[in-house]
Amino acid sequence: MVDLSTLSRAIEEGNREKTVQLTAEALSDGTNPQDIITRGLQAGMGAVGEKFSSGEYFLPDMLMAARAMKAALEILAPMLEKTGIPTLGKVVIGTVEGDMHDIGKNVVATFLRGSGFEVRDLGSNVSARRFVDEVREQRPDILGLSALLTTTMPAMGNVIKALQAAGLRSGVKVIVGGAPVTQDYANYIGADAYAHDGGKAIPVCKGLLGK
Ligand code: B1M
Repeated sequence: MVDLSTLSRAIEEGNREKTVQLTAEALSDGTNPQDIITRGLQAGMGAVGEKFSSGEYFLPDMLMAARAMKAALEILAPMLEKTGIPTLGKVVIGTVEGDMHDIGKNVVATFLRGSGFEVRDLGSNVSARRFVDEVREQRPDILGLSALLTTTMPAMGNVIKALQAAGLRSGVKVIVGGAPVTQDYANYIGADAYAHDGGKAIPVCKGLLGK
């Protein structure tokens, strides 16, 4: 049985090969893919962030960890994403303008797909204008906004204001999230909901649609 703390350490070391190998082993052991993400990969990323804050790690260390995590998520996503089931609702999701962090948003998108939502992922560094255009064209039930930087959090509020200006706000529920985001901040910018992590996003999105 793979000890998920070894997977967490592989992420911390930015060791892509070892991360992929341990992820595959954990899956064949029968470990739940959601646990592999939260207790293994995400825990490792948390440690990387702490080391970056303390000056022990630099940008290339974060990049290597990110590459290792993305490679592991590629293996895990097909296990989590259900196909051929009636959709619970349509979600458009993206990371806001100025922000390149997309791993957490990808995890949220994968978890939502896995629970039966149809998800259109716009990627990262998405402008308010693009979000508005997508809401107008795609008519999603939910718009998901992710921000990982304190400096890009206000861009989430800008998207909500732009939806209001375009007369589209009442037709879509807005959920926000990302490490620096809080329920209070979600209330402050007029979002409909906040979720702390990918697991929480599932019941929150279902709740928004009364399911
Ligand atoms: Co950056 N980075 N980074 N980084 N990075 C952080 C966020 C930071 C906290 C590190 C630190 O200082 N400790 C810090 C932000 C400080 C702040 O603003 N308070 C930081 C910084 C400063 C920067 C740069 C400015 C560094 C520089 O250039 N000097 C720069 C900014 C670039 C930019 O965006 N313009 C930068 C760059 C990068 C990399 C490119 C190297 C890389 C990102 C690669 C990528 O995403 N493709 C990177 C990484 C990897 C990190 C850390 C280490 C890890 C982020 C991550 O992927 N976590 C991060 C430290 C940390 O978070 N501890 C850090 C794993 C992921 C699964 O968790 O993203 O939290 P998370 O997502 C969770 C929840 O937040 C939530 O659910 C997810 C899954 O459970 N969630 C949602 C997320 N979105 C949601 C949306 C929802 C609901 C829930 O609804 C829609």
